[in-house]
Amino acid sequence: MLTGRLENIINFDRYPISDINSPDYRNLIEQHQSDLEKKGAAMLPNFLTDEALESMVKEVDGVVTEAFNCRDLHNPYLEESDDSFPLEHPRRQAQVTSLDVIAYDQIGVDDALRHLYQSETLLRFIQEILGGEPIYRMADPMAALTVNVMKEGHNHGWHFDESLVTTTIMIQKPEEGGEFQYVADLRGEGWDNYEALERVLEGDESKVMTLGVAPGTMLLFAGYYQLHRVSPVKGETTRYVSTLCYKDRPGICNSPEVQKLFYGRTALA
Ligand SMILES: O=C(O)CCC(=O)C(=O)O
Ligand SMILES: [Fe+2]
Repeated sequence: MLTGRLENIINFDRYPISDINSPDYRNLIEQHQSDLEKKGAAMLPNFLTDEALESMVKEVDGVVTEAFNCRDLHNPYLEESDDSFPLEHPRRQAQVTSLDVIAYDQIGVDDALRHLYQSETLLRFIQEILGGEPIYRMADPMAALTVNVMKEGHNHGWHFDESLVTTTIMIQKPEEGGEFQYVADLRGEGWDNYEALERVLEGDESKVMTLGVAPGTMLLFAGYYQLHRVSPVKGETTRYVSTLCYKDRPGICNSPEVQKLFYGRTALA
């Protein structure tokens, strides 16, 4: 049985994130900060120990039948349809997302995934990669830590995230499909390239890039400015990806409407 000790969960040999005064720590921060700025993504392969990864698969397997099936039609901006744009405008094109979601309150109190999320050491590490401004765990009892469960045929449609950067942990990969794909340069500060966006939504894959994310990888992705999706999953093996939510203010919760959409119920903090 895995204990909640962080050295059993995080691969400290490769990521010595508790030695904050060591040159290795500073190098890690600089490298991932630069990747995030230049490439819009910082990938940390083998971030988890093998035993933590094994444990997390079992933890998710144990509650997977209780996951809520979320089927959502959304536009790429995850905004209410804006009728000041014509109906055929890419801002108003509906994308389908269909997947199962495990909420924070369904994750066991002693689970490795929960210990990881509650770690101050991890929070400080992510905060420094993001530039050092304070970040806080989300206060939402369901959305703060989730696992997206994607079975054969499930997919996550093209979208820009609501947060500037999203932190995910890949726990289990499907046999085929379930690829994290993105397209850069469609949106920037104060501008959008709607023509190029329209081409992607119509199926043009010439600018689509795929991130090869292996189980055990932590990914920090600048999803507000980069259109991304998860391609349809194929095969018997379910895709498990956890999202760790951090916000720039304490006490943030989703609205009851958003809770209902993603988790099928509401819960107070
Ligand atoms: O499942 C993933 O890898 C990322 C999903 C995603 O883009 C999101 O939850 O916003
Ligand atoms: Fe996203």
